Amino acid sequence: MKNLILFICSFLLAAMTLAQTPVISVNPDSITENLYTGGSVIRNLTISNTGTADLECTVFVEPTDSSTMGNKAVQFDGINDYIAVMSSQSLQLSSQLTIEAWIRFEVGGTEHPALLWKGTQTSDYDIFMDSTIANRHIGLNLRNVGSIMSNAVLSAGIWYHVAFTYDGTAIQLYINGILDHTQADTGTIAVTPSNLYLGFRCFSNSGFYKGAIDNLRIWNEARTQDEILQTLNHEISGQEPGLVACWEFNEGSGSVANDASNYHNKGFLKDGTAWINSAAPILNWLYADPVSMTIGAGEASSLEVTLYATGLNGGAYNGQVAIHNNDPANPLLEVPVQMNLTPSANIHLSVTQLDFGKVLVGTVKILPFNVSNTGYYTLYISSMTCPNSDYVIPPLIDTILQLGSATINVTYTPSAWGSDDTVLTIQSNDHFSPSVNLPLSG
Ligand SMILES: [Ca+2]
Ligand SMILES: [Ca+2]
Repeated sequence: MKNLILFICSFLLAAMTLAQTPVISVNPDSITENLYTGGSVIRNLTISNTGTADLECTVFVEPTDSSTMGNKAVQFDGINDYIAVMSSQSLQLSSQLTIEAWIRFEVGGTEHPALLWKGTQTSDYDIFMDSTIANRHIGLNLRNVGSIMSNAVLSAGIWYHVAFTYDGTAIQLYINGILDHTQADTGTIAVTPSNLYLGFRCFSNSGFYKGAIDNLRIWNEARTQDEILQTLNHEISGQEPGLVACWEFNEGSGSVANDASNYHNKGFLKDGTAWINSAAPILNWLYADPVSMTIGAGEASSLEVTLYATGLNGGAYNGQVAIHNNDPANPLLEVPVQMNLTPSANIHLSVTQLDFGKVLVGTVKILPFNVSNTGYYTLYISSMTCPNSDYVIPPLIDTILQLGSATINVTYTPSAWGSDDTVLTIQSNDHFSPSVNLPLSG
């Protein structure tokens, strides 16, 4: 009898435990869009929780094909390669910071490999690894504050996004956007007017790192997890508040890595530091918002997915929205996204209007303007018309190559006293602006 009660109790407990799980589903389960270059579209995914406990979601967008081809990274040989960044006040961070990058290390280098070292004999701050073997930890030192080491063991040959933050109360480490370690620490980080080095420890010419680095950013503030997630797979403008260095490493040649932030902290590649094709999952056409959400039992939430085709060539782009969640049966739900881009021309006029001002009746005035093509297809102008015969438009310039431009001179010969307002209409194969109007006045 006692055994039976125990059995029933444990059965009920198991059933209750079983019942208290979230269950995820998403609609639609894939996205395909046909767009023109320069276009964009927003689609909504509905994420439903048909279970009986809260559903916690973290959302990533990732490329699933070679649509990141052309993106570059830097590669260090672990022997003597490094990048030097001249001392700059913008990199002297005392109260808060975030350092984030995509990294892929290889077996080798010299003990203890330094990915980043701000200092000379000692560092104000540095990112290091604890060994040169295939499986190792990554850590951050903040002088006068503390050190943190990853709980996770990272493996050679895999791209990881690492982000260290310090907000004056704790150092935190996020790996691939997920919190790996928090350590309470306080104090002011040491500040010296030293250079910053990537790939080695300036001290005693040691700590050479063997591997790749991409999209390295330094902020003078502690970023939140959501902020880290929002920009982890994307390149950013460089104008974001708090950003003090942003090396995208997309130059692909030469010996300078430019900083996209307002501080222009150039990196100088030394001793053969190489450019490589980056396979870090960075893409600039697929965005999701929000990047984290909690959905109550029996509820649903909307996830906004933006496909953004500016600055891209025609072709097919493949990616996915990856929803990491706590549904034990479906912890990673992947929604494939395909964007098919048809190249479109993009007409651009150098002026928004042409005002000839005061012109005597019977005399002639000529004003020029430029038509340029900022699109990804040849621009064909099919007509340029103006209903007012006082304005003469030259014979049609009908073809403007991709990224080309042409000058058009408009001749104004007033036939009578008074003001002459009209409109020049330009028709072309620009998918978004097939007809453009330029106001003319005199
Ligand atoms: Ca890059
Ligand atoms: Ca070398």
